[in-house]
Amino acid sequence: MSTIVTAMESTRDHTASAGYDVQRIRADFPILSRRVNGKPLVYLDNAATTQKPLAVMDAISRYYRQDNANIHRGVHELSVRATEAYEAARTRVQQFLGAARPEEIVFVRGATEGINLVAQSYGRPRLQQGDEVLITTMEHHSNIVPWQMVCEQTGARLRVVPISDAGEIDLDEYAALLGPRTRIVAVTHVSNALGTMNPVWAMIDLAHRQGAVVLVDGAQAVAHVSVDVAKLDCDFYVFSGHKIYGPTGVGVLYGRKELLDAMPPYQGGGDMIRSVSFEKTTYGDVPYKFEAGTPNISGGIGLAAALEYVQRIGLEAIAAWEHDLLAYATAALTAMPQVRIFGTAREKASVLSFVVEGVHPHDVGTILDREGIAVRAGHHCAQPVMQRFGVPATARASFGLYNTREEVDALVAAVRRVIEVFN
Ligand code: 7TS
Repeated sequence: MSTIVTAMESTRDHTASAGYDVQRIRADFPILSRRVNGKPLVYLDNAATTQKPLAVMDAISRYYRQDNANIHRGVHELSVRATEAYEAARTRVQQFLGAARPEEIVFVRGATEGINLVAQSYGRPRLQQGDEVLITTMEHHSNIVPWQMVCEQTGARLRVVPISDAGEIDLDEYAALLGPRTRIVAVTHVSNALGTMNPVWAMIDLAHRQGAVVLVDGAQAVAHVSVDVAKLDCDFYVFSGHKIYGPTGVGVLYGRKELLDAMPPYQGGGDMIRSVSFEKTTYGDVPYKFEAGTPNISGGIGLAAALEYVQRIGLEAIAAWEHDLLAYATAALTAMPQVRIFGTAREKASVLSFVVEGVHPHDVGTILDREGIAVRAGHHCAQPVMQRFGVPATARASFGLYNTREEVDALVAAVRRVIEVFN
């Protein structure tokens, strides 16, 4: 294994200390010590993207300083080292997701590209007039639009599972929508707009009984809950590196090997072929068949460093920490009569969406920004969720492994200020 990965071993071991040492964790993220608008940064926009620890920046920098070369093609030392590091990253992802084999891990640009790949490469050749694709009301646009496109191309019908006022899926309603025409179910593991954690294991089981395959959108899940694709028994699972403390521009599609084997390539080009002639081209094996062109090599290496970082702290410890922050923030905002929270599911992760009565969420976001507090305000690329709840937008605080109760206090104080300013 190359120095790129071994560099990670120098990372401080947070689990060695008793309890969760958030200050030590924060010290790994240089950006957290900067000031914004004269105030210490309070970064609560982790559902949009997370900040990066030194371990990730160092792994990428070390790769470019010491080992940069193209992969899978060179005989020279650097190419061999770069290839080893990239393939070691694939193995790290495999282990992180509990996948049976490294070939089941396809590197993509992000969750969005992973979903488009499955829609076009799995869905398009199979779907026919009268077939159904089932999604839910709480999907991010990237788990809606690719399915609408493939339905338009094939004549299949898109059906949508409703959600309750709490932002939950009713499993009976879901089961009633599943039928012999359902070919594909695509569901988010955790909602980016509401924070709902869906009972995906039960949904997968019910879908399989009808013979449908299931894609789980894990973009908002992997950084907050331990995922095991073998235990879930899902057919496809996607996530983005940048939402789990890794770099932008790299993500993962997990696919069951038999399914990937049977799917045609998504894009053509170098690195995905076995042989090319003008008469006949044959394709490489999975996962390379789906990785046309020079991939995001440094991105894969940075992602592996991020996963190792998260695993060192431990997802259970992270989940417990974030759960406390979410409960603490929810209690404080619930106590304010002028604040309405969207998404009150029993199982939630990391996301707190809210509206301050009579104040546009963009104004909330702007006032918070003046206090150095970063939240997202808008429709969160989940317009059907906004339509379901009858609002154009919400403000959204989303927590990461480095956030603190003091930061929640700052958020709550700033929301109080919003109420004062507008009254
Ligand atoms: N699925 C979910 C559930 C998401 O939250 C997002 C991004 C995506 C897919 C797409 O991920 P990408 O990395 O391919 O863009 N969600 C958000 C968000 O909530 N705010 O900014 C991006």
